[in-house]
Amino acid sequence: MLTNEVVPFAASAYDSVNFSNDAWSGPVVEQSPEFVQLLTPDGVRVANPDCDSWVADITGEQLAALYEDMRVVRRIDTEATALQRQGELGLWPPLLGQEAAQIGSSRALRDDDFIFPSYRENAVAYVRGVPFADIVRVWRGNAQSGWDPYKHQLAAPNIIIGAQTLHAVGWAVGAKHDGVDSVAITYFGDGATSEGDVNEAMVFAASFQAPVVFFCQNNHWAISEPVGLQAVGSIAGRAPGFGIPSMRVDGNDVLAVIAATRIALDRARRGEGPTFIEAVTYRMGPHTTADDPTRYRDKSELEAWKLKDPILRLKRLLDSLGLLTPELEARTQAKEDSVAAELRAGCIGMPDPAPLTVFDNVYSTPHATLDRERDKYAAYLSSFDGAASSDTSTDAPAGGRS
Ligand SMILES: Cc1ncc(C[n+]2csc(CCOP(=O)(O)OP(=O)(O)O)c2C)c(N)n1
Repeated sequence: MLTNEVVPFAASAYDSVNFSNDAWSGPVVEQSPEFVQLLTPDGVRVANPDCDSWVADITGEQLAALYEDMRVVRRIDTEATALQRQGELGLWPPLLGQEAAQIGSSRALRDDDFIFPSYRENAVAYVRGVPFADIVRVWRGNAQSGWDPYKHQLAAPNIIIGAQTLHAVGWAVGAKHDGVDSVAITYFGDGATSEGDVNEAMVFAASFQAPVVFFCQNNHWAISEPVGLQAVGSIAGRAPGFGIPSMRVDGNDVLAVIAATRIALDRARRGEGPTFIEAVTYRMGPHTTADDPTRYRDKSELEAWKLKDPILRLKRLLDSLGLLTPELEARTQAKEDSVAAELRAGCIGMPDPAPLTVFDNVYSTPHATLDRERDKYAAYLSSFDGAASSDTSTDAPAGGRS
């Protein structure tokens, strides 16, 4: 299953993991040649000798929890989109359609693993226990990071495409030097694979056998650029050229994503270095709320992907297993509603930060240029005090013009 012409990799190494598997005794269909798939869009469990043991411990209760996770993060997404439309957020990057890729991969991690996300990993932030309103804090312009990266082992959202992959490799090399078996995982899109940073990160990770997982969500579009312009072949096919084994999985199949991530994490923990995962998924909404995808993509493409919806297929599996009870549906709905209400209240009730805090945490050590800019801005702000009563000859305080 792993593609690797450079470093031989034996899938049989994972056969030692032997879990009982009562949940999936249902029908089994042919494996997809396109990518690893354990769950078809119809919710039918597909047998896969390389992957089955990696998800065999997942109980019916855990399947229901994954279903709840995905529904809740979709609801967070809908609520945040509405908040943006109502003027409460400056911008929002929806994850609609990418729930399985994000939930499956982040639920496979250990608490001490460190995550280096891009800006779209809102489900990952949810899994990491970030308070709901803090997930949208950056998009309200309220802080440079909505959360404390060290508290959640989750770096701040990264808008510089691909830069976080370098940070992840640096962290992973550090973990290796420290002699711990924690792993770094970094999330990025198909477009990011065209960036120098991602390619440099892969060279470095391979050279130093860094314990890092490169998790590419191929959502088919880099704003208006289709994936075909980023990669002539499969994106996963590139990694072996760097000396990194890779897997291509159905990113809308939460079980395939969990299996692939667990395999990659296990390799890293055992000192076998980086792994590249291409999760094939689809961004069903706009790139951000500032984007209009109807201008560059065909309606029929979206309609085809709606049939592969990650939540729907898990729902169908639960149904076929007799686990889709009215109680589960009611519990999930109640959780969605309470999370959305808490997110909304927290967002709207967020106090504005003091203006000068925009200069905080930019550098870890004093920085002369930044200090000058802060002083200048402080003078500008203080020039407003009493300006209206003492100076009516100008429409703005002089300090603001210097
Ligand atoms: C270095 C850099 N170049 C360009 C941009 C502008 N930009 C923002 S998002 C984006 C597309 C990213 O696409 P992809 O990597 O596929 O991620 P997705 O948004 O689809 O998750 C670009 C080019 C940027 N933020 N950083």
